[in-house]
Amino acid sequence: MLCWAPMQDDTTIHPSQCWECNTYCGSLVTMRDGAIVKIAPNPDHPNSRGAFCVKGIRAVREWTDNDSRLTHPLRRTGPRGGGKWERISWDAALDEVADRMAAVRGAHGPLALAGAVSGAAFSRGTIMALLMRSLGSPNWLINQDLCGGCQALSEKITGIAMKNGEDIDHARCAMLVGRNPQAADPAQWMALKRLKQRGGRIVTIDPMGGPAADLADLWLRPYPGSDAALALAIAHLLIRDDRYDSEFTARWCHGFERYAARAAEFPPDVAARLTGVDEADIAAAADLYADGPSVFVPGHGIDAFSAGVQTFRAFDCLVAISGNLDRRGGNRLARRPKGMRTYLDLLHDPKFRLPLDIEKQTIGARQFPLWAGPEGWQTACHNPSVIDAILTGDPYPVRAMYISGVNIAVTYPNSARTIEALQSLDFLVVASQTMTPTAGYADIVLPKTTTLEEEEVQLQPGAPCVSYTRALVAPRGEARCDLDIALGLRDALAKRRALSEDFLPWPTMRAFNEYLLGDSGISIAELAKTGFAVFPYTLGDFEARGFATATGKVELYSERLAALGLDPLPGYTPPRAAREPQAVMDAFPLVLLTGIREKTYHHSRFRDQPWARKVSPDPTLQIHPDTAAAHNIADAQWVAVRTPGMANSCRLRAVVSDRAPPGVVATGMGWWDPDAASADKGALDININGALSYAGPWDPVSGSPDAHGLRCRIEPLHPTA
Ligand SMILES: Nc1nc2c(c(=O)[nH]1)N[C@H]1C(S)=C(S)[C@@H](COP(=O)(O)OP(=O)(O)OC[C@H]3O[C@@H](n4cnc5c(=O)[nH]c(N)nc54)[C@H](O)[C@@H]3O)O[C@H]1N2
Ligand SMILES: Nc1nc2c(c(=O)[nH]1)N[C@H]1C(S)=C(S)[C@@H](COP(=O)(O)OP(=O)(O)OC[C@H]3O[C@@H](n4cnc5c(=O)[nH]c(N)nc54)[C@H](O)[C@@H]3O)O[C@H]1N2
Ligand code: SF4
Ligand SMILES: [Mo]
Repeated sequence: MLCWAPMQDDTTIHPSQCWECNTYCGSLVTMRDGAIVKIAPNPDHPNSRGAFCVKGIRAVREWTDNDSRLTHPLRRTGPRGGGKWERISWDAALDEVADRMAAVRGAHGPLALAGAVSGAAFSRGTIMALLMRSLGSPNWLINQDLCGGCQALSEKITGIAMKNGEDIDHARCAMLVGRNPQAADPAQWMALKRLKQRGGRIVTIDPMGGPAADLADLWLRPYPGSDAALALAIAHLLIRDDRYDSEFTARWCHGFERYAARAAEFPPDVAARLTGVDEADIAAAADLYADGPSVFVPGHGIDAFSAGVQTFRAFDCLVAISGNLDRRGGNRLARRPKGMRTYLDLLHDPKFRLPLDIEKQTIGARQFPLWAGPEGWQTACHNPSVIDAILTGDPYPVRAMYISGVNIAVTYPNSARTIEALQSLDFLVVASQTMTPTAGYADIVLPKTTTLEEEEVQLQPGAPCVSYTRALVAPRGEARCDLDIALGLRDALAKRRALSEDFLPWPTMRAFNEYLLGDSGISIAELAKTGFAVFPYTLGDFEARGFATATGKVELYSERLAALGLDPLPGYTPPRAAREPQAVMDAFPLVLLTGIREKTYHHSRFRDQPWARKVSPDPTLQIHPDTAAAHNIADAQWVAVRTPGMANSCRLRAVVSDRAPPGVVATGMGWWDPDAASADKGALDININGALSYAGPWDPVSGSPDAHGLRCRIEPLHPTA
């Protein structure tokens, strides 16, 4: 039986959910005469519990109502990237897109078509994949090699799907690793503050100072990229002193002896040397973590780098052996109501698959089989290899793209090369709400709905619950949602006999969402009353559920990695910054972190909102006073950042403070300037990805590049303003 939360009586206040980011905060939206009057947090929401942020309250509304909103389809009139457009009808747009895609398909085959989207955390990812499959192409790009992909693959390999299942509210100790929830996740941040108020303890592992370090009882500052050695050292101490869960380990873990032997290679003195953290602090972290229940709270700081999967493996295995897996106050395993389907289920459902021999040709599948292609986590491509394929025709030509819900000219490393690839396509169509740098290079731009105009159903593993986003207002102008656009393209392509199959059987988003809810017994009508549905579950029901690995156990020793010839045990790889040739180290003496979140922006979004630009007008670079002095850089001065092998640099404004350790500089991501005169709209100027390479080294499992922890050098720019 499902338990339902109390219902709202007041019909002018609609419970909904913000899905601007995957915190999915519950909201209460006040409507009058069909217009939104107010968006407020929903204190009853089981996951967010009243947490919310300025993006959900303000930015989304302004994004929806902004003058810069795209309200009708556009066709390029001048050269690509020239900024000249004419208004066209949807029929004309869909006809032209279908003609051009059918032509590419005819000339080069279906595999020459690729889609790009953010990933399967939202409905648009699955819809994009199924549209591309309908056209006969397995090629779709997600941005999760840069976001959460290392965590996801570690969990897949280890057999413990526990992302977002952190039970902070019942933990005695929280261990934050590369996580900055004050800016990134208000629900998690509130939970951590509640934990502190209850007298719980926080260990923060982060090279940078800031709110997470300030909240901590113990703050460890490892060299960027060295965290795996810390996790292995803590595991070693727990095993050595018999403070691990021997019962769970004996029954449910595969390869404990070999894992213990690996951990024994990392006694505290060795880990101290590798990470720069004091031996005593490593021991103190082990003591706090051993005094559980303890919850591991990971973030982007240990994802999206070339040793990300193994780093996550080191922490994931620690969670398992310490007995904190699926324990109250630990890391809960993902659950769902019986009969409900997830986006990932749809991607892997044999009903919606292309023939295996075609899926095997997914770009990147050969090199990264656990990431790309039929066996891959989301079955998507390896992005940098697709950019290469566009520019070189190797392994085969990719000549047309449909991009929706991702701003790849800004958010993929090496913007110049991404833009070159986009410019060289035979055809590019982009669906977007505003004219992003990526949309600026399109032949056709399609106007997209915002999250206030769309219905979405989410399974939240954290609470856990199923939550619901209501389509609150009618789409502005002629904007359409991703499914509408996909169905229009499908039909237009079918008319041109350019469809392989139809994998989009849902006529509306409602039908799609009902399909996801399946036989769960949860209906949209009931979800709409409260905004969510909670469902019963039993923690620690390992006998009933087992683990999704070949051995049916938590694989401390991964049989799959062994079969692929990769390190089957969690391992430590020296940070990239320490592995470069001496000449590179000399020329690029500093270590660069990117991606530090700001409350005002969501990646590259909301860059055209005056209030946000007032709060955060310029991209910044955090520099330690000693580093600044050594480089003759004053606070607020503009500096150029360069990384090895890249012709282009990035302009950032120095913030001199001791948040960054000496020798490390840190910046955000997603910067561009809607008012810039250049075609790239600042993507090659103030965007850190303009100065980064996407050419590897890549994580051997996920194919992730180093979005942080790489070498750089900085130069002051004059004049200083
Ligand atoms: N306001 C806002 N919120 C957001 C987003 C946004 O753009 N804006 N984006 C959303 C998305 S998609 C994501 S992925 C999340 C990301 O949010 P988080 O997971 O919190 O990630 P970041 O803010 O990138 O970085 C977290 C911390 O990692 C540290 N770090 C960097 N390198 C290392 C390292 O080698 N080791 C360790 N231990 N720490 C390191 C950084 O110093 C930083 O403090 O935020 C989400 N929430
Ligand atoms: N160097 C470096 N690069 C990074 C990172 C880093 O830390 N450092 N972080 C990475 C991370 S964690 C992430 S998640 C990515 C983010 O990369 P992106 O996903 O490209 O970032 P956004 O700015 O959120 O871009 C989403 C685009 O989709 C539009 N959009 C928003 N919602 C919808 C929707 O519902 N439907 C459609 N069709 N469009 C929508 C927005 O207008 C925007 O143009 O960047 C990654 N890139
Ligand atoms: S954290 Fe902010 S943007 Fe993310 S879901 Fe919550 S309110 Fe929306
Ligand atoms: Mo992300």
